Amino acid sequence: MRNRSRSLAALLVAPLVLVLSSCSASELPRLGLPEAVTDNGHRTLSLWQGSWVAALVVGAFVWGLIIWSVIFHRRRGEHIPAQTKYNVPIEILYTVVPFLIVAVLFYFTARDESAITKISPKGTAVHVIHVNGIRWSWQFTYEDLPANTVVTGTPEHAPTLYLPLGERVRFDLTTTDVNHSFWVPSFLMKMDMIAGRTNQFEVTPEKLGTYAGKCAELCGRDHSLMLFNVKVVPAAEYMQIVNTLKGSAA
Ligand SMILES: [Cu+2]
Repeated sequence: MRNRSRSLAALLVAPLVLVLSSCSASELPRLGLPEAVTDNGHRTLSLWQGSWVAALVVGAFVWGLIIWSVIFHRRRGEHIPAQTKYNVPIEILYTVVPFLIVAVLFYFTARDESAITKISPKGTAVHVIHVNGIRWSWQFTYEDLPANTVVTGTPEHAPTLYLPLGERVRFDLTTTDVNHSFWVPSFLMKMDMIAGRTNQFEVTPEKLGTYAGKCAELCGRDHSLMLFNVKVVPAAEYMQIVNTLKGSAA
């Protein structure tokens, strides 16, 4: 009996660990997520795919047990099968295995979350953009420039946020009024803008293009109009473009 429960546990946990630690993101479908356009986005995508694979492995194991019971232990005549209780190895197994599954998922989530929210040490060359949420639009301050260029959008005119391809950008997130949330779906992450504090995260854009951004926190009447665009431009043109924004409204 002990051998059998040990091999059952191994059967369940081994593929989970193997799959989560060795899966290659590019070989799997994105399972509903948009294409990642930043370094951090790939990490989020791998975590998402790994969680799906883990869920499918566990699911297949459970479905297998159900089908096995239905087929091989179905009712045969009037004979009542042997009634057993207090099967300690099985009870330990179904207590320990879910704990292990949660522990594995927790480990990978915590590892990726701390990597994604990591801020470069002081003095490292990064562009800093201060993003401020206002009911109901966005204000981008490019702190690279001596006279910080400020672009303020309106609900009627969504502002554009310019980012340099392949260079590290830090966002300093604040809000003038209520809580908002800075969300660019193609980054595969979002971060809240909390009244009275500054939240930060960094990305390195890896793909040229224009991406949609929006507020992900129900912040009031015109929340749905709180939109912006992100334009990833070649690094050589970035400063030039940002310079031309000086003095423009949005
Ligand atoms: Cu908002």
